[in-house]
Amino acid sequence: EGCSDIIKCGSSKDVLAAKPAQNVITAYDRVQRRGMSACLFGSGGTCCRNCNMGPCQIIDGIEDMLGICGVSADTVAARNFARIVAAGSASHTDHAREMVKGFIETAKGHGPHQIKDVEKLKSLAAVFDVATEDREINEIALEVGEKALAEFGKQDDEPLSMTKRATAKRQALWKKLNIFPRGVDREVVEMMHRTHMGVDQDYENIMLQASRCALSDGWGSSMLSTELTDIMFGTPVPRRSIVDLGVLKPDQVNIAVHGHEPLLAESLCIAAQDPEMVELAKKQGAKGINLAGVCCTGNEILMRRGIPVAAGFVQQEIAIATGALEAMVVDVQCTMESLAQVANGFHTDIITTNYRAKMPGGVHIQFDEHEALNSAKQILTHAIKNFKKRGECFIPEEKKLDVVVGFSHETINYMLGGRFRASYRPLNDNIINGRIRGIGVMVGCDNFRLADDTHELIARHLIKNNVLVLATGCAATSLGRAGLVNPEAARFCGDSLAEICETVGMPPVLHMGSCVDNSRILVAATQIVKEGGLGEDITDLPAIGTAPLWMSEKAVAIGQYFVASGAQVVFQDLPVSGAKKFNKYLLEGLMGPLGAHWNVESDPQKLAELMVAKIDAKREALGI
Ligand code: BF8
Repeated sequence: EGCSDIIKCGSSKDVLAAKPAQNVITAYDRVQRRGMSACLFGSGGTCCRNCNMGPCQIIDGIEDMLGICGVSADTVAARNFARIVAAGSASHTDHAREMVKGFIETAKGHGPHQIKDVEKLKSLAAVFDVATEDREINEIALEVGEKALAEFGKQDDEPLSMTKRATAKRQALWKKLNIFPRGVDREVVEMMHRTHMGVDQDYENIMLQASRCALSDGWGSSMLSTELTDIMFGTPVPRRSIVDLGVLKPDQVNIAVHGHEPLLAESLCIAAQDPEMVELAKKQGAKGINLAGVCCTGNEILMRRGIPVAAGFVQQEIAIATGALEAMVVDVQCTMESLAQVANGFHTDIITTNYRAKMPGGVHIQFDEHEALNSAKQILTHAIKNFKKRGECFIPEEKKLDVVVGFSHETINYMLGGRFRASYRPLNDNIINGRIRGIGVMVGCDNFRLADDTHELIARHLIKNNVLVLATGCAATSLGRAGLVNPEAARFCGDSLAEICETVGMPPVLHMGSCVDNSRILVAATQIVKEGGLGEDITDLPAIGTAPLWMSEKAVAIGQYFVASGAQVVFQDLPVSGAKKFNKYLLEGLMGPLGAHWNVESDPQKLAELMVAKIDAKREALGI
């Protein structure tokens, strides 16, 4: 239905045009039907619903259009923005808490998982002052896990443990501004309190807490989640796989794993190899069990196991519209309510697995972390039994172009540094000598309102200009579909970046994982600074981040922790345009306290050019 200017992905188009999808209504259709006329107060950030004297729709500069309490457009927009940051941080935090609890279970020897990366465990033990000498691995892991869990509810005013990894200059700045994050949960609570009616009315002060709250996500919960998940399931190393709707198999039980917490997905991966499960699938007439990822869960198992990704955020309904899924198993975040509506027209079941996230029309099978394998088998059994009910289906032809993924910061260190001197030195040298012009970080979602090749367009401009791209989340999935997460994509690069990619055998777009794995980028950027020659803080690096097609609140939390860590970011839009002074403060003023600020550029080509220009300005300031 008239979505051709937005859907560019060939596989998505093919599925939607095929017979099984004829009666499917997707979010793309809803965007078209609603038209593009968004509410001006909502999109400008000046609708206040924080008390019951209103709701107040504020118009900046008109005296009569202040809120009933006298609140200005700037305060309302700042409070709304800060609440977005709090919600995004809360999502990463609740996810991380589950991972830490799962890690503790593993350390106790319960369940199907083990401590896989002992070296990483020891380096984390050093951060938490946990002794490692002459101790059993699981004993160390248990103490690390318990100290990690304590970071969530910490009530004293001491900084979160991981913040000691930041550069000395950044730590001094956080101290001066009094924004060192303290307890992970506490920062979200304080943010919600300060944006309640009648509390903080100073947008600069509100942004200090928004920064602290976001930092508790980036340097707290997200980083804990990434680290403990790596220790438990293995730190990603480069591996080949595929990103495409075409990875579904006509003769196998297809199960999509969608959501965020990899405890569920890892357990499903283990259970799917169980002979008992494979036998059951065969009894139903299938040749086997095919797991395929969607959204960030997809990225987690892609990075660590090489399990193919079927779909990014905007393709979740389309995956069901193939008619080839026996089940889509979901946990938390980014799973749309429409999934069950689309599945209603097929034999597919949406299996919800987390008490926090149920769905009308879904089948709920609670995943029990204490009985992880049994839960996983129960879920698989339900899916397998659907195979016989499969009707007509259409699976697009699998793309021949694959992806090479698995670029943890350890891998980048090792790949560029070589076997005998794993370090960031060669990367720094290549940035200093200009063969790599800078680093473009591309993260976050895709969005049904905007063309699905936007990431590709921006990334192509960056790599053509010798900017190395680091990607996570659905942005990375989108770049995978575009064939850029692949060493052969060196041919699209400028000469010097192409030469490096060819020598090392790496893609010009390095897939670093899911959205919580943006914490890897904080660590990598800090390591680059500490390696020397590129300034004293992240703010000096020729690097810039973008989440062009952001849709979720988590993306704004990530943007804010990048800015508060000293990195510039650029989005295509932000809901603050209705408040002149606050808008200017985000887009310029934050430079004063934080040494970095937000940028907005709606045109993707101009956004890409802005990224290169910002990188060049940093190079100039460094005198390189
Ligand atoms: O955490 S990139 S659409 S799946 S929010 Fe969601 Fe955005 Fe995808 Fe993962 Ni991140």
